Amino acid sequence: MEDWLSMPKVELHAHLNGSVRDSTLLELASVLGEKGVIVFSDVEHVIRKNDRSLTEVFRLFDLIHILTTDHKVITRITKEVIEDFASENVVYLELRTTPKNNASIGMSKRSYLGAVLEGIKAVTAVDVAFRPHSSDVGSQKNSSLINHTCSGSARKKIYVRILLSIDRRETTEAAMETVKLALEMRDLGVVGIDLSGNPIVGEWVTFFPALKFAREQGLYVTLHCGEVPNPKEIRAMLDFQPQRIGHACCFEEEEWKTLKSLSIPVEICLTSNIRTNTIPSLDVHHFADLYNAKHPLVICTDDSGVFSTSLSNEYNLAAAAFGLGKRELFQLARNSIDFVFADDGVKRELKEIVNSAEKKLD
Ligand code: 6MZ
Repeated sequence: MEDWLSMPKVELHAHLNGSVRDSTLLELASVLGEKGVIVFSDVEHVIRKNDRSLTEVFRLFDLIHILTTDHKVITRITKEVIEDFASENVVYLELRTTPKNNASIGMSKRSYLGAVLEGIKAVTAVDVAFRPHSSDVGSQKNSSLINHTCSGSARKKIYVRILLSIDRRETTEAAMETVKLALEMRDLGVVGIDLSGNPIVGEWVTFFPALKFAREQGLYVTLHCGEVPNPKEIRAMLDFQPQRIGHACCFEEEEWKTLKSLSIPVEICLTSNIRTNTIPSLDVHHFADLYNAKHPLVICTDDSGVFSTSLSNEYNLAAAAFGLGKRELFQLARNSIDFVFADDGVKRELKEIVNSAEKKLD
């Protein structure tokens, strides 16, 4: 594991509320238990459980959302999640989250996102660069990451970008509200839109207008695609040609052909796919075929909290399951940089970090 921990990595598919530490969830559940909002003993085993079907995962998200329904808590979990990724040498993180309206506690999608942005600023354990077009490049929070590689004693630094998720339960209007919010917050590190949520809920036509608008406005788009068999939707999503897709578990021959001809990068989440049983075992996982075909792919966590994993653990799994060595995984990490939703300057810097860490292998 040490090799994968110390390797500089990029994380492109991480859901904020799925990446919360179990210890934080248990603490929040205990507080809500004392207030009588929930019965702690009813939820404790749900949080501690490891194996969950896809349906159970979405029930767990409903519980997590009860525990994290508060601006302060959103700020806290954002800070913790960034610090956790940085602690395992993730040098670029795209964190995605669904902005939520909750009138009963005075939460709007905008104020939810405000709480997330506060969480980014609250990070103290590492330096965070999050403004894509920052003018204060020389400031500590936004300075170059290069020091990270040149000096062993330098503070750790991480780039963070935000993707706003549209939940498949949402209406066209709600999806459009999310896209407009993303456009408003572009200067604060919001770079794109994700479509996620329970894959058996909702229809492509509902989200299409908002996703089309997002793309026309120059936001990046990534879609959860083919998490369950749904050929009609998979075809429509591939026709849309998003910048990346997540999962691609239930593709048929024709769909693989189209995906490969379009070279759309795939965010691969091994543990998530196995735990939710969308793929029966790693030896039949599509990672191997995509890797051998040199199709663009990125190893990601999905929900490190819910699936008790980490990005280093996902690299470790890939190495063991597909017989890959350190050089091959360094190459994968370096290739992933081409698919980040950031400008060429950031990509150059990230590549230098990976190259300089790889040189130390010699
Ligand atoms: C689809 C998923 C997901 O947005 O509240 N989410 N959507 N498939 C998955 N694979 C297991 N894992 C997470 O984070 C939690 C939300 O992310 C989406 C779901 O909509 C979930 O409610 P946020 O921060």
